[in-house]
Amino acid sequence: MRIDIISVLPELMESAFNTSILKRAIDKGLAEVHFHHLRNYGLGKHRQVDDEPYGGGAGMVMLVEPLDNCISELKSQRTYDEVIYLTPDGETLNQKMANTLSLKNNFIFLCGHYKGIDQRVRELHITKEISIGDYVLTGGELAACVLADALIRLLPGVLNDEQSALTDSFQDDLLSPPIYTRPSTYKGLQVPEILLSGNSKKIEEWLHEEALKITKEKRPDILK
Ligand code: 6GU
Repeated sequence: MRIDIISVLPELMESAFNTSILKRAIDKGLAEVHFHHLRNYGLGKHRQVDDEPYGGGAGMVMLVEPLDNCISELKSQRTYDEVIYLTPDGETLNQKMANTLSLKNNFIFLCGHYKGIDQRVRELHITKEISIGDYVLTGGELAACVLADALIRLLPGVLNDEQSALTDSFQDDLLSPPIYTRPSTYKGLQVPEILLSGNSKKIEEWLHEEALKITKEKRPDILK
């Protein structure tokens, strides 16, 4: 998988890809992430990337020309499966969407800023608009990191068996059951007896029951 991220603030995202599991995925060659600083495509000696909206109103609008030039240059180098605009008015990201997208290879992520992008960028290039939830961030950068993480961790070879994505919360429309590790008693709080029993069939049944109970309590909306 290759992800090209267009942003006015690439430095905000660097550590997300230079750390832990995502870094290992990149080092192993399973994922490639490339940043493209929109300022390098800015207009004039000030490298302008935004301007006031036609018709007035608060906030600045990202200019069509720098975005078009940057995206067109990338598109001339390879074929993209999706050109995704990260925006609070996009489709809300969920696990099903992440699963589907993780099967594709080449992505452009466009991080919005200010009031948004000139509508013509959408018409020219954007194939999908994604939000990471019903709240507003200062820009699309953190959302781009969230989306990239959700996709890359699903690639074969990124997680080991113990971290397997198949047992995640949401993969089977259930939240995870409670988990414990040593010690078996802490400040009077006991690990449930069943987990110490060694009876793997009983344990599995118990974990499923607990997952059901917790999902009913916390997220009845995702329960099938
Ligand atoms: Cl993708 N961008 C911004 N700016 N805010 C958001 C978001 C994206 N998703 C949720 N809030």
